[in-house]
Amino acid sequence: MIFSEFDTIAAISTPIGEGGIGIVRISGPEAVAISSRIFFSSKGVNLSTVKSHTINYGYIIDPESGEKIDEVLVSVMRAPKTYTREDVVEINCHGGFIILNKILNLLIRQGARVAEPGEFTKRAFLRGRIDLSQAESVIDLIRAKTDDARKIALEHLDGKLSIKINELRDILTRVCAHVEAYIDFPEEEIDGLTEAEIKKEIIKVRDEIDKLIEGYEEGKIYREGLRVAIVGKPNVGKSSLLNALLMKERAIVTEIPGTTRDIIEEYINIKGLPVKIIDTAGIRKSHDLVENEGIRRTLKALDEAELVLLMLDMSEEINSLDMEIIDRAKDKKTIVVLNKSDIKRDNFHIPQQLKNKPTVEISALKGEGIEKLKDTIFNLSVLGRYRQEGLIVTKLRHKIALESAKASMNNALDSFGKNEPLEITAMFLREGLSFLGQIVGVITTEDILNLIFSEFCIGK
Ligand SMILES: Nc1nc2c(ncn2[C@@H]2O[C@H](COP(=O)(O)OP(=O)(O)OP(=O)(O)O)[C@@H](O)[C@H]2O)c(=O)[nH]1
Ligand SMILES: [Mg+2]
Repeated sequence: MIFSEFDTIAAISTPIGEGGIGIVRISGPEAVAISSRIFFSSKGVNLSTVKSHTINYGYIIDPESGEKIDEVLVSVMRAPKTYTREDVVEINCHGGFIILNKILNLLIRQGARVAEPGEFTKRAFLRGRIDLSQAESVIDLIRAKTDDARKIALEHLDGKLSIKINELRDILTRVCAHVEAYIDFPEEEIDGLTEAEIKKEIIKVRDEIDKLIEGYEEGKIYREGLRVAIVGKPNVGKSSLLNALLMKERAIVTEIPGTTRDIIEEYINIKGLPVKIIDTAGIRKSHDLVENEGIRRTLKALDEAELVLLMLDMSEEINSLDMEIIDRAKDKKTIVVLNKSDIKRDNFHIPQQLKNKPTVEISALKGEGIEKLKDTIFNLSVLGRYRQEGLIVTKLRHKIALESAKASMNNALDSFGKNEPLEITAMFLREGLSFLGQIVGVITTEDILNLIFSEFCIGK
């Protein structure tokens, strides 16, 4: 079946599970007509004739069997002042899986089609209510794991990034027009930008682009969370640290080495930064099948971590197991966590290899040094600069487009400086414009759109 962007679509917009209410959303030219065929009110209200932006009380009834499905409130919102700029109907029913599904099925039988993931937001984009970078931020907003992540997503949804990108596009368009005027009328006196001014403008755009690129790493952390793995030999206190950070007894702690077998992952919030803490199995040589699988997973977690908390036990001497782990983690961004400060040996020494790494002494058991450790994690991961300026790039797609645009600016400057034909400079400027255009979605292909919106949940 070929889907059309003009079909009337329907989906369950609330999460699966039990809830006080559940919502089925319908959007498209037939949204009101289709809903009106399954909605009945004792007062004889007909959805097709109600005013826009009203909420209507009644029942959903299967028109074929006459069976009553649920008691509902139905919002009718007619185009264009709606999420999708099409007619939208939202059926608020009781939040049970069976009810929601039955209502969705009735709508399908009446002519709606099941929405694809993100299709409501895709329509908002296709109908011009929001641009592409705004549409993408909807998913970030939904998935935000801390308040700061939410704020960044909302800023993007409000169009802060789009405004910046469009500003840069405006400057470039102007510069381009001037360069092209020189090409078209080489003999004439044009009251345009001087050579020096053209150069200055291109440099300005390039430097602004550069700032956005620099902010990406920070933005990515806010969006996706920072992956932090606690590693160390058995019994150093890794699970105790996880529990101390979470302030709850999440992982089993015992004095038996090899307690943790599986990877345990939990989110914590460090000054607004979403941090995924990963507790791992202690690394050692073992003959136990389960433990060995745990160790294999630990090594994988170590590999994938963006930051490693390398834990040593200050109540014991450093041994070859520690040294092996230190070696495995040598290329990773690391904080050395010296645990069991409460029972520290007098002659405890940090191995030479770790001397210039950031180091924090803690007692996971007593909860000492935990705040200092959190500060160290934060400071090592976030510059804080971009967050303060309030404009940070969170999407890889955006970063790639920005990098391409930056390269075009450099090429333009290069050709301009070398007095190559102005056509070449103009070509690079146009190229840069189109890369910036990709971010806000002036220039997109169907492939990019499908990729972006397939990330969404159904019903959004
Ligand atoms: N005195 C003292 N004991 C601690 C401290 N942290 C952990 N322990 C004890 O050390 C033992 C091991 O702690 P765990 O947190 O299970 O260690 P682990 O690194 O997760 O061990 P595995 O899962 O076996 O790899 C337990 O008996 C803890 O109570 C500490 O700061 N001080
Ligand atoms: Mg453990």
